[in-house]
Amino acid sequence: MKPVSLIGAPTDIGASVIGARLGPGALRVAGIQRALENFGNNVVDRGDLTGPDNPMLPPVDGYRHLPEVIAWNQTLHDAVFAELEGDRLPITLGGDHCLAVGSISAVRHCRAAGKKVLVLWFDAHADFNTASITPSGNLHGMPVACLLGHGPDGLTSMAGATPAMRHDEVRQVGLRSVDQGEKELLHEVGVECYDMRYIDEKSMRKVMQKALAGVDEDTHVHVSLDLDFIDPVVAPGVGTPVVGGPTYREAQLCMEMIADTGQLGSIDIVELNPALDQRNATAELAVDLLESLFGKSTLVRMQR
Ligand code: EXY
Ligand code: MN
Ligand code: MN
Ligand code: MN
Repeated sequence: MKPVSLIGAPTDIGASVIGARLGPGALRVAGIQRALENFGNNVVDRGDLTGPDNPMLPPVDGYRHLPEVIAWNQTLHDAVFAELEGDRLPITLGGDHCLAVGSISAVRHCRAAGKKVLVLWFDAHADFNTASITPSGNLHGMPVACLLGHGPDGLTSMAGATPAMRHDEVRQVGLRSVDQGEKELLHEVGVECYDMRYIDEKSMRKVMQKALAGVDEDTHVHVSLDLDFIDPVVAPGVGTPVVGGPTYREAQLCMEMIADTGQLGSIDIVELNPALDQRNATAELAVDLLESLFGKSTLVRMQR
């Protein structure tokens, strides 16, 4: 396994519920570094990035805080890019989900000449709004659209090429709150989405087999894990909870199946809101899921 770098991005600049700025600290308190080191990984904590404060302003032309969101994402892009260039595995500790524009643009930028990229987007939401269809103006509801070229220049061009991703390089799992305009755009663009009904009917195992189809030794897998993916009974510490999500074990299975591919290349852990959490349970859950991503269950199986 590649050496790991933790990059804190303490901001809620893309959200209207504040508190995700506290996420990196809560993940550290939950023991993220030690948990990964226990698997023999070399882990370095790069500390927290800095960027503009959240000015809590209303949307302008369909976007809240666009200049600040661009600034945070450019800083994160550069940090993630540097880690990838150094052949390390960066984990972005969010922060809200708008940050995935920067981290994933860095993956594209870095891999442009080489490997295939597959982004696995775990989320209750599709994050596929644009300025003209957003109900809120919040940019954490738009990163997938931006990565696929539907968004403002400052975000769509960050990878050096626009769009950063093709629609068939992203697969979404866990959706259960998608706005009407988003649904139409998702269908038009043709993003592969596994919503909760599909998961219920087919099982998480089947869904992940499909989501991972085509992954081979030449694939860089990026996991973008919005903690509101998991049912809020298990993961209460998020700003936009949606009932009816995957169980603890279903979420773990996703991570275990990704670990089995051996192709994990980069990760976002986002939308953790410690101000809404119960005794850091959601941060601890995130650390449990990361352990699985790094092969915890595989180790147990080997011991049997
Ligand atoms: N679809 C809603 C919006 O665009 O305002 C809610 C988005 C929430 C985004 C969250 C964190 O993944
Ligand atoms: Mn999200
Ligand atoms: Mn979400
Ligand atoms: Mn770039």
